[in-house]
Amino acid sequence: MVEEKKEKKTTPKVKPTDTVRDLKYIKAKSWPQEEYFASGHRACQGCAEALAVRLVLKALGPDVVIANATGCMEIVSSPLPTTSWNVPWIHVAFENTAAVASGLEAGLKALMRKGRLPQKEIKAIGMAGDGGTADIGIQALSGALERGHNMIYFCFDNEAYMNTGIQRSSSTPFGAMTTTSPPGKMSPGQMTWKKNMPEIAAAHGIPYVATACPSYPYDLYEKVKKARAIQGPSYIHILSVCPTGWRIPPDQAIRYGRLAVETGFFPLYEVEQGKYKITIEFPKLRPIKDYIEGQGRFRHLTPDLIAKIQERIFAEYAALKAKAS
Ligand SMILES: Cc1ncc(C[n+]2csc(CCOP(=O)(O)OP(=O)(O)O)c2C)c(N)n1
Ligand code: SF4
Ligand SMILES: [Mg+2]
Repeated sequence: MVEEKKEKKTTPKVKPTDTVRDLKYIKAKSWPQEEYFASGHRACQGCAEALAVRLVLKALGPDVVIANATGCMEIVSSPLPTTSWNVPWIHVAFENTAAVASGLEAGLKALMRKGRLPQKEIKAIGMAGDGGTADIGIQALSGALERGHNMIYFCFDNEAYMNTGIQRSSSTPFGAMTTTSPPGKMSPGQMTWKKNMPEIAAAHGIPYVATACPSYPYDLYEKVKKARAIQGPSYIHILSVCPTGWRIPPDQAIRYGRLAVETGFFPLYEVEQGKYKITIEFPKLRPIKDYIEGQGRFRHLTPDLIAKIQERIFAEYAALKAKAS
């Protein structure tokens, strides 16, 4: 309780942007009651990625076909003979999520043309983790975005290869400890900066790119709805806090998602037809140490390294603001 009070004092007020102002009127109780990602799956306690999937599916509705790469969400949701997926769902290989999703879109179109499916929009969806997106699936993703398929691709970014035991990916942030980026005398942990996947997707000139986080559920919900309505490819990159891999208590996942946004580590923005807009903005960013502190994966970081990370975040945030202004 004491900690919660302290948190209230230091959290800056949200300066509402247009999207956020609109969202004030959306009440969670007006969201669909249907659960397309059923409970009873085997995700770890406090997993924000499972929450993100649940919210995404609510916003998408039932008329979807999902191609889901190997990764935590596939592993926890489909131990034979059970499944948590109440929508059509295909488990695909690690490297070809976007290729399968684009094939699905073409196949659905052909079946409708031949009158073998009702004429309604069934959206093709690709879902993968950061390893399946930023590393091994990037070639198939780039091809699908460039070809202009009517599909949405979701990257659930928990910042490492988690289901296989916390190995680094190109989306792991600088300084983070994983089993393949161990800190020591010669290394700060992860030695490279987080790959900027949303920017890479935006560089394809597709109609819609967004970042989201389940700690801001209304913002996430609205972005998924928007992507659902768009004809052509959309890419949504969702920061998915992973208590197990980040070494935080399970009841802190939502808080760390907020801190990621409040510090500018993971800004929430969208790029619609090339136009940038920051959807959740603060008068002043919180210091990055507020986000780093308490995460076991960063516990070895020295003040020098934290200062280096801070400098990078300010620079990246300023560049984003310049694009959005
Ligand atoms: C070609 C290939 N290489 C490696 C693997 C083993 N593998 C399965 S899932 C996975 C990690 C997935 O990481 P990510 O995409 O970030 O998903 P997460 O588990 O973190 O949700 C790996 C290495 C595989 N299935 N196929
Ligand atoms: S390892 Fe992390 S992302 Fe995977 S199920 Fe557990 S908490 Fe969720
Ligand atoms: Mg991952």
